[in-house]
Amino acid sequence: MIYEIFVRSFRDSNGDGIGDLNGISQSVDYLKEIGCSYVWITPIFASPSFHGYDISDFLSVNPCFGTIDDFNNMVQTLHRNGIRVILDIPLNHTSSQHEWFQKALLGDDVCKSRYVWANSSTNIEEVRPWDNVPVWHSSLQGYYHGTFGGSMPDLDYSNSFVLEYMLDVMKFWVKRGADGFRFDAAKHIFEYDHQKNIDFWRNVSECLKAVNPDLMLIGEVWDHPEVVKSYSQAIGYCFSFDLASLIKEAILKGDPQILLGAISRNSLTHSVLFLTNHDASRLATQMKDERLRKLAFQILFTLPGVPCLYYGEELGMKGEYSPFFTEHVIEPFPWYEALHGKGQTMWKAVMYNTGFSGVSVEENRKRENSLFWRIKSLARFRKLNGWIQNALVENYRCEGPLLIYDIHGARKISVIHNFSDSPISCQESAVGPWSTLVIAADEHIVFSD
Ligand code: ACG
Repeated sequence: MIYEIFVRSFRDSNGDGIGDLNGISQSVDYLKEIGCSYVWITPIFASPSFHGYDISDFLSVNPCFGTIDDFNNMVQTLHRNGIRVILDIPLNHTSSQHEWFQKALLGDDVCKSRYVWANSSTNIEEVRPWDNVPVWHSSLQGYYHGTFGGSMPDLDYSNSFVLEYMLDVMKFWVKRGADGFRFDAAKHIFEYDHQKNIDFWRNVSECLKAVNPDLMLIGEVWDHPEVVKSYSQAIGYCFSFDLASLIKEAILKGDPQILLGAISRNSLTHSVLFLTNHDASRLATQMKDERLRKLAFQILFTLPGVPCLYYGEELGMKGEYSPFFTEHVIEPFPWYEALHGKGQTMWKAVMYNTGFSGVSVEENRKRENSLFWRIKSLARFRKLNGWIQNALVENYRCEGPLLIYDIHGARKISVIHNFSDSPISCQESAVGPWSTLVIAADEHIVFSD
């Protein structure tokens, strides 16, 4: 299981209220307790912003998070405990504070050639198709392209220097122990040209795998499943946004039929399966009933592919996403019910996950039947059944509110999920409300309240 950590909010080691790399090292026992095999850490590189997706230096650690030695120490600590590290890297753009762009603004032609500039035929009124936000931004040197705003100018990968530089950047981090990358905004490298992007990522993947064939490479391609599938074959893995929305929709509507199509059209063995991330409203805000959230994770952990947990999902953290206030879904991780204690981050005022609201690690640990405990038992199940990741889903079907399928790989199991609030009998067994029954050759495993 992959655990997404928003570094700034996770654990603070030096008392400045900001999460840091030494804080992640000091959290290794918690990471082992929840059973993760990978941590995906959001960008750690030098950046002027709170979110870190606009990089001003790809070869240095954001001083808020620590030093390169702290990075080395974190990697070694996690590796010693069987946890590998996936770095989130936005190759599509740099920060406007990056040295290259600052020089470009002063007229340096070499640096200008590393970015995308308007020409006489450019429609500078162009907007993003999904929300009509303008993508061309004016400067003393003319209009430049920035899909994610003027503070994040897009790099021009038709300039071979740019790719060579970024490959060296990634090899730099791999040599220091990074076990993989999350490629941010992977479909925007060559805007609207999926085939060029796929060729680009196939080349990146081959170059990196030549350094370390075991790297875990994941593309963030927020698009329809048939588009995502073509990227995942070039990169290795992609997040399944399709399943993320349909698992929640099927459970909220109590209708497993909604999921049948998604199981067939997503190449699961090349998918990272998740429910939410730092770009979406928190799961406990989308699905208030903890019993439904348990079923969502029971599905996530009993399908092929790699399950991914967003930090705080296991605790029931809340937060409403807004493109203007993305901070509501990246609030400080609540270690303590009083939201105060060793390692507690407090870089921003807390609006949703306040003290004594039941979401802290302290409070969840005390609630034996909480989602927190369910996720730990599901993660243990997946660790004992690693073969599921590359297995096939067969005979998937619905019988009333039951979703039933076989997972066939090195071993074979049948899985039955109950999408209703009433117990239902199936194959001489009773499946409780919102529960999951796993039938293996030698045992029945039940995930139920
Ligand atoms: C990544 C990171 C995000 C980061 C950036 C920029 C990119 O996760 O945290 O923001 O470095 C688009 C991009 C994604 C991008 C998101 C935020 N995420 O493709 O790479 O925006 C549609 C579009 C998608 C679009 C999505 C946004 O197709 O391309 O994502 O809308 O909502 C169905 C459809 C699907 C559709 C969805 C939703 O699923 O199939 O196509 O997606 O419905 O409608 C960083 C910071 C932010 C800051 C930003 C500027 O983290 O805080 O605001 O930079």
